[in-house]
Amino acid sequence: MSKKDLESWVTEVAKLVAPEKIHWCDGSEEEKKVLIAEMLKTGDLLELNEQTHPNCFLHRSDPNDVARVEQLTFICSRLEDDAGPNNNWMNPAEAHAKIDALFERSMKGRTMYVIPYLMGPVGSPYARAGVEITDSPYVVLNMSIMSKIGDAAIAIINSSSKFVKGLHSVGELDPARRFIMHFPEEQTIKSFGSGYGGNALLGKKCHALRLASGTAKQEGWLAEHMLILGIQPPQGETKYIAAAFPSACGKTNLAMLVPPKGFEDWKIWTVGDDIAWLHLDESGQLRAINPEAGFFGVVPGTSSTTNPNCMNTLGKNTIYTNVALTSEQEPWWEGHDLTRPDTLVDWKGNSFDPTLGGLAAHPNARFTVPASQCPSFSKEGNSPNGVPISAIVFGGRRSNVTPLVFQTYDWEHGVFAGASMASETTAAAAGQVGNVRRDPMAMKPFCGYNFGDYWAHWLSFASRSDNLPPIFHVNWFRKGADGKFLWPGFGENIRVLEWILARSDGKAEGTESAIGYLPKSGELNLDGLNLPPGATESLLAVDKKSWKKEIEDIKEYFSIFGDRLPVALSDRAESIKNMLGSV
Ligand code: SAT
Ligand code: MN
Repeated sequence: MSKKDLESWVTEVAKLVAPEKIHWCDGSEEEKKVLIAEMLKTGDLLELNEQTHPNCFLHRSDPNDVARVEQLTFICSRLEDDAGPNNNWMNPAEAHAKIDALFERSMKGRTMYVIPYLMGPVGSPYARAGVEITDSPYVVLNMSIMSKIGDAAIAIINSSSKFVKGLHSVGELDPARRFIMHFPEEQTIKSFGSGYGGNALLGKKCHALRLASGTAKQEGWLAEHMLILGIQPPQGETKYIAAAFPSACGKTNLAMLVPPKGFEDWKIWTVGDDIAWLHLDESGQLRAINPEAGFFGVVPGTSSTTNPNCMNTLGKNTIYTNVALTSEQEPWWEGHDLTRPDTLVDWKGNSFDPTLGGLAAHPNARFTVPASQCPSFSKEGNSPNGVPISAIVFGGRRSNVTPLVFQTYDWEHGVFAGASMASETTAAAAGQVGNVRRDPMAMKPFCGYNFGDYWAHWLSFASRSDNLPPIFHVNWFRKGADGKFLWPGFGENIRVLEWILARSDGKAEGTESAIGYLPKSGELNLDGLNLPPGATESLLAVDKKSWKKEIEDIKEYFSIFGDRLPVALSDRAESIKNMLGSV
């Protein structure tokens, strides 16, 4: 693949989609200005209050197009078994035929934008290039924040043999004519009929996770749905943690954590909030880069209390999608610092009537903002070699069963804990919210190949390094008998990170349980938290009866992977069951 191949692919696509004109994006400020001016004219963007929100815009999606559509997302590998039971599969020839029929003349009267983009720091051996062709200027604008458009990408396309090809059209935004298709063997993505983030910004989930996960397996690295943060104790060295949580479970909040009262001398440095590419270096140290250049985060619930760093990141050079609008032309959302103004236009553009009981902002409303604007952005955030990882953390949203934190006994047990992760569903994906589903490594919607092979790949790292980081599991969302959260969460989560660091430094003893090491009494710093009596015990409780049921559920889930399931994982389920004993 070279620039010439790129040009012939663009010509071929143009023949299919018949655009009025073709624009090669260079990522310049001038280009952005022109695009924004056009979008303001068409109503694709609304300008926000220039005084309080300079260079900020509101975009309203079609109400039928506000989240990822997992049921319409396909992995089109040659063999169905390679996609695995964790993915929808379609035969590549059939998939191309189906989606090409939708693409036919779909850009008639529209501009076809060609976006060469780079995922990862410029100059990083781990960075990868892609090219997205789209008819959506909103996508161009978002991609210009989320990736590096232009020369840096072209240089890689010219010099290396690889780039990912992504073809996208919003079509008519008709849910009945919508598909997000991935062709791992061709390193190609085709997405039709949606303008929403994860479906349309192809560098993000489609490239950096679904295709990259498969490439990573072939090449011996990992592409993960993880935030990356640095944690610096008073006068101490910064250590880095990579943590996987499902969409809308607080990755951005954790990545931008502001140390609370009692931790004023600690610092948290943000490297990434959504995706990590992890490589072993020559010494066997796991290192992570964030392939993204911006944050595409959930807006509702973001406030100076929940995420002050995020509030300080937003408010300039920000695209808001599906938030409400005040009469001062300022964005507003549920959970905002300011109480709801009396006059408000809702995310659909209608005057908001609170008596009807609806929400003013969509629960999956998003912001797109450059990472460099974040006050806690790490000075290592663009480091070509990435940051060394001292601990891996898996986490889900569970009202019960799973304790606040535990450490797995070894790498293999850690892979088991990741593979058996479960979480209650959120508004980030279309469908019902609040159902418990298995979401291994928070990659259920994003692993581009058979989970059985993916876990085997994870397990294989144990034989490649004797210096792997310890693996932990956390759950901020456990509830008490009264249905209320037991843990305050947000900034206070640093207390759990402190224990994790102490464990990985060999400075905390922990106490053994059937499911892993728990903090020993007194090891978790709870000073000043004033948790109600019994709360700590409830947070850390491992109820044997519920865990036996949990292990049965895990075994049932694992069984759908048949002989692709690594034996180490089924054995581990069995040994934990035995340790739980008879209850
Ligand atoms: O998939 S998105 O990139 O739109 C956000 C998410 O669900 O994590
Ligand atoms: Mn995500």
